[in-house]
Amino acid sequence: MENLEELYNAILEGRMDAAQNITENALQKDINPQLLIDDHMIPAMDEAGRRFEAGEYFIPEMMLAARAMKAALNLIRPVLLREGAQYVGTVVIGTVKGDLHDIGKNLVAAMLEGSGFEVKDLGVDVAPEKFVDTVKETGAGIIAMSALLTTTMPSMKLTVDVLKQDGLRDKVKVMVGGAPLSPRYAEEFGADGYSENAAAAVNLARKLVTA
Ligand code: B12
Repeated sequence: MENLEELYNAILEGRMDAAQNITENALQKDINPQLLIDDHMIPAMDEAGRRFEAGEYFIPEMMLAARAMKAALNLIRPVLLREGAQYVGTVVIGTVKGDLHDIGKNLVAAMLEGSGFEVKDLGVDVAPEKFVDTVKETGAGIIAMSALLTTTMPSMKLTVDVLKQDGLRDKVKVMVGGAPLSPRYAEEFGADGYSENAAAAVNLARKLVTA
């Protein structure tokens, strides 16, 4: 059995090669990828955030941790896809304008893809108009927005406003997530749903396509 505690340490300490090796070995041994993500990888990023807040970590350490996390996640993504289901709908996803955090957004995108959604991932720093233009191009039924900074959260409401201006609000569902958000905030600005993690995001998206 792989020492999975080492995966946590490798990500927290920003050791990308070690994080990749442990993940590869674990996947070869058929260890559930969701367990790797939920029990080892996300807790490592949470601890990196705690250390940053406490002044023990600075931007370079956070960037290294993020790089190791992304490298491990890239190995897990194809496994999630292989376990995928039938087409359920199309989602346009992105991190909102001004915000460069994409680990959580990538996780949600991978889990949605693995559950049968077609995902159009616009990346980071996505302007409200870009979300809406992509909905027009793809006919997607859901916009999924991620924000990790309190200063970028208002961009979500702006996207809802653009949908309204373009007469699309009743044709497109809006779901949101990211550490600083809450169900209450999401409701206040007119989103159709919020979820606090990637697994819950899949359930929410399924509910929204049938609503
Ligand atoms: C890694 C990291 C970075 C990396 C990002 C690398 C990358 N490619 O993403 C780097 C170093 C670049 C970075 C930069 C900055 N960061 Co930063 N960062 C973090 C850190 C440590 C972890 C975030 C993360 O990846 N978590 C792991 C993922 C899996 O969790 P998650 O994103 O929350 O996603 C889950 C859920 O929220 C949900 N979810 C997420 N998105 C969505 C979307 C939908 C639709 C749904 C349904 C669900 C959902 O599902 C996900 C999976 O379960 C956090 C601290 C923390 N604990 O959150 C700080 C943090 C977010 N950063 C912070 C800050 C201040 C910054 C900087 C401003 C620092 C600076 N002075 O320059 C810059 C901003 C850059 C910018 N313009 O965006 C603050 C934000 C404070 C605030 N209240 O706004 C935090 C909270 C750290 C802190 N405690 O102070 N950061």
